[in-house]
Amino acid sequence: MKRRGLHELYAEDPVKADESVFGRTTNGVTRRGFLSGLKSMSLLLGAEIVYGQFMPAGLIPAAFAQSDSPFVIEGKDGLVILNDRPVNAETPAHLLDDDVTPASRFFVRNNGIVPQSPDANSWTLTIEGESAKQSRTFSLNELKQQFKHYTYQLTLECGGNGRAEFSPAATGNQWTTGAVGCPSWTGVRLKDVLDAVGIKDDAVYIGYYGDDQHLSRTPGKAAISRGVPVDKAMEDESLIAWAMNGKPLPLMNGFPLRLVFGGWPASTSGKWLKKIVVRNQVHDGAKMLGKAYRMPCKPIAPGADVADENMCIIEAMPVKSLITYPQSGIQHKLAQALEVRGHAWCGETPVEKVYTSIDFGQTWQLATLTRPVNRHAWQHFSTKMTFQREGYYEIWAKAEDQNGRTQPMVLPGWNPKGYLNNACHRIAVSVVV
Ligand SMILES: Nc1nc2c(c(=O)[nH]1)N[C@H]1C(S)=C(S)[C@@H](COP(=O)(O)O)O[C@H]1N2
Ligand SMILES: [Mo]
Repeated sequence: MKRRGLHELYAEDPVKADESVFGRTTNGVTRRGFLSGLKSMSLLLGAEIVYGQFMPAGLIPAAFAQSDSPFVIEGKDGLVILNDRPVNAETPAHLLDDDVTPASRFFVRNNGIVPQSPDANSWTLTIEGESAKQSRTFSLNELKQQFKHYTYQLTLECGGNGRAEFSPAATGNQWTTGAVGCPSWTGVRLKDVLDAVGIKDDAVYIGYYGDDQHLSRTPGKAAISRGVPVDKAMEDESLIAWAMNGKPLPLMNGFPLRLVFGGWPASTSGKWLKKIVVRNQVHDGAKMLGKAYRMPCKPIAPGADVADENMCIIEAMPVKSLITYPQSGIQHKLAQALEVRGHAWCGETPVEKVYTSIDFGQTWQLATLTRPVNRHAWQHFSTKMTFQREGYYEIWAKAEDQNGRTQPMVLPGWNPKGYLNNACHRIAVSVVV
């Protein structure tokens, strides 16, 4: 079972795509051409698109772009399964409304086969590599006893979050908006452990190895083995963590031990952590090379080829925001203020401002924004919006970082694997009398 991107489905088989979007067959009304005209879109929405003249061409109304049929996996609540081999599941936006993401609502992204029943009591972590001064193995209990514990709220977002929107479609899990979350993590600082082992002056990168298996079950073949530059590894907030929100990590999220690098593509945060290698070169493990977790170093035309040597490793994630209340598709009474809220985050700097719009970005209203509780924690915005006429609206949110960088309205630069889509999030609202 694998979900496909909306645009891919529409290009190939619009009728089937309509069925999958609407969850039912179309009787009478031909929806095939619905993208072409505002009139027919309004017809399908059953309401006038109030600021329709400003709506970007080719946009699928947010009311139609929602995920359907949630499927529950053990310990997870309301997540939408995108793929069952390996298991990948995202969280609908309205279920991410909590300031601190509950474990039950934190997304799952697996590249391989999850370890069967990892044992915390016998778990060990080995630090080695050509730029480690020695090779050392710690039991999980030793890590807990020998190093100071720290707790931080850290945002993890998959580099492929938002992939479903790219056109031409990019292969991989068709994440819409839900491969992100910001729980509170407890563990030891990676830098304290690296300092205790000793790292050589020529160290440039660390790489991780986890206890999951490659899908082929080839012994010794890693499903994924990524890492970060030493500077990121040495940040105070870079953790070797055993707890999410004060409880042992859920199995799907790396029990009993994982790395957490807030603000960087979550693929760097190795789960089921068994080994860290200190490297004198950029780590070259599985999914570090080729096109994996890399962007074209220079922007390219949609669909264009790009040579592997012109692909650059993704580092900090771009500025982004998510509307978590209300749920997309609600009805709202005319002439009453609607409370709108959500989160905003950025891998590089804190978020400075969040704006919302109800007229497809013609005008923007400044929202109230909290400060992050610590570096790499998401921030919360809230605002009230009012509507002058009945009809179909979309609420869009746009965050801006401290360098003045904002989110693009629709899609940022196309890239072969569909990474870093930080386009504005939008939800559908029908205003009724
Ligand atoms: N060992 C291991 N670590 C891993 C992965 C994996 O498949 N195996 N997936 C990575 C990717 S691509 C992401 S986005 C995050 C997802 O973390 P989560 O499943 O806890 O949400 O874990 C990363 N760490
Ligand atoms: Mo990822």
